Amino acid sequence: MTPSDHVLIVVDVQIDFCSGGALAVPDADAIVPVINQLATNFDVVVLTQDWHPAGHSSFATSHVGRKPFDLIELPYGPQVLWPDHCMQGTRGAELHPGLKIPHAQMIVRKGFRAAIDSYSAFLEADRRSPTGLAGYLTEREVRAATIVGLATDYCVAWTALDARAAGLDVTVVDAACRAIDAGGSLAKANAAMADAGVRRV
Ligand code: VGL
Ligand code: ZN
Repeated sequence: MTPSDHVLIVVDVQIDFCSGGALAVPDADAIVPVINQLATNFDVVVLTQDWHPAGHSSFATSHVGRKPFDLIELPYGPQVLWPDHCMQGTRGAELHPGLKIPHAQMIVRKGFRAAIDSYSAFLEADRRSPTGLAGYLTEREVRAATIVGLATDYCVAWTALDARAAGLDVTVVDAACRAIDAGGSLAKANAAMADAGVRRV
């Protein structure tokens, strides 16, 4: 068993990111059994859920003349536009039904503010609005994080970078992640994680 100062963070393993979902990540379903197995080694497990209101600013449908994967400028900086996904209370926003981690202790929802996206489970895309996860982990006296889930180049990478910024020792398990990889996003995320001292196994 991994010590209780080491959290497993399972990022966005939700129906919309898996096969047949609104923003399906290639081969995403393959990581579910891998994560279930890995989770049996962890006492402290946090799950995250991408959790957008209808009309969210990251949706292409919210911007006239735009389509998914376009890049636009929002007040806080560049924003990739996505198909409508993970809308609050919809089936697509539910955790993957194959995910079996009954001992998970906390679910962090993110991206629930209409005007701000949030890839990171720590800090939203305006880089000012915290989700509360850093405070939770501090109170739980966590000092290390293993991070898995979807998508490697977006929510996993941003979560890993912010976990490093929060002072945690961070490991990403590649076999338990899958990427979107649009427009060089995976290479960019990999370089940023390497620079920040994120361990990859
Ligand atoms: C994600 C794009 C939009 C992710 C979430 O979980 O990586 N990507 N929303
Ligand atoms: Zn999203």
